[in-house]
Amino acid sequence: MALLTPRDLENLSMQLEENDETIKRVTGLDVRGICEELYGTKPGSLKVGIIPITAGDGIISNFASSLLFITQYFGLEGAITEHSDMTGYYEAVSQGADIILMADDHMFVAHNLRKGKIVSNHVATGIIYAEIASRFREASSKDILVIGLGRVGYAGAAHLMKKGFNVYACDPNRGFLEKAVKELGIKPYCSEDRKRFSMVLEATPNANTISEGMIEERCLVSTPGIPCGLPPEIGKKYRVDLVMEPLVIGVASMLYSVI
Ligand code: 2YH
Repeated sequence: MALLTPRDLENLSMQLEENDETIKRVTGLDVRGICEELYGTKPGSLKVGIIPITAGDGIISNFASSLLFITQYFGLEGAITEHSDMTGYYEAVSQGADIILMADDHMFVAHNLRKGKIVSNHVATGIIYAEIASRFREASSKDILVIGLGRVGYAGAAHLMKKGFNVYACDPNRGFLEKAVKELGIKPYCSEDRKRFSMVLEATPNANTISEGMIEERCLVSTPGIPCGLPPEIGKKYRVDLVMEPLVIGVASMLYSVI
């Protein structure tokens, strides 16, 4: 997954509102409702410690404040530590944090210190975007296409298999595809099959991964990918419902999965 930029995180609340409207229309529930059903949890009076991490490319200016907004939006108490890295970790734990949120360039985790539960953003994001796609009320069948089998797509494909969907998937990396066939039992998607899907989970960091031959008219594309894999002209021509948002939906899934 690409490193987020401060620009991606602008207008998060508006992006959430727009996506929540689409999600509710196509699935019947908003993100909060889907997370509650998916994980069977509800936020209680838990404190979330958000620690800025300087490793790698360093602190993203509005990352911690975006996490604070998300934490509070979903009804948890949050605080950004004054210090970063290990000093920040010490500060968060000393001040009674129940859950820690922190990210470097490779890994973003939520760790519930009371329950010993930890989840990565990759897994939580794959699961929630797969769940959203799978709840499409107008789906024409139980066939679903997963594009990209990296850490996010693999987690999404595993979730969909568990839910009993017919999961087709593609990835230019043969090793990733073979692993998912062997371990999960997904079917490799081949464009020559001329199969079209009403539900698509797109989980790549690339643009233009969705082509006309893959989708049905009025399908649902659910994607955490930046940039978006759906070319705008195809989205318009096929009247695609698109769920795509850079941070809130994935972090909601992280929080609900550890509380
Ligand atoms: O954006 C990222 C990475 N792509 C990891 C996400 C995994 N899905 N990390 C954010 C880095 C934040 C920075 N260290 C900070 O401000 O604390």
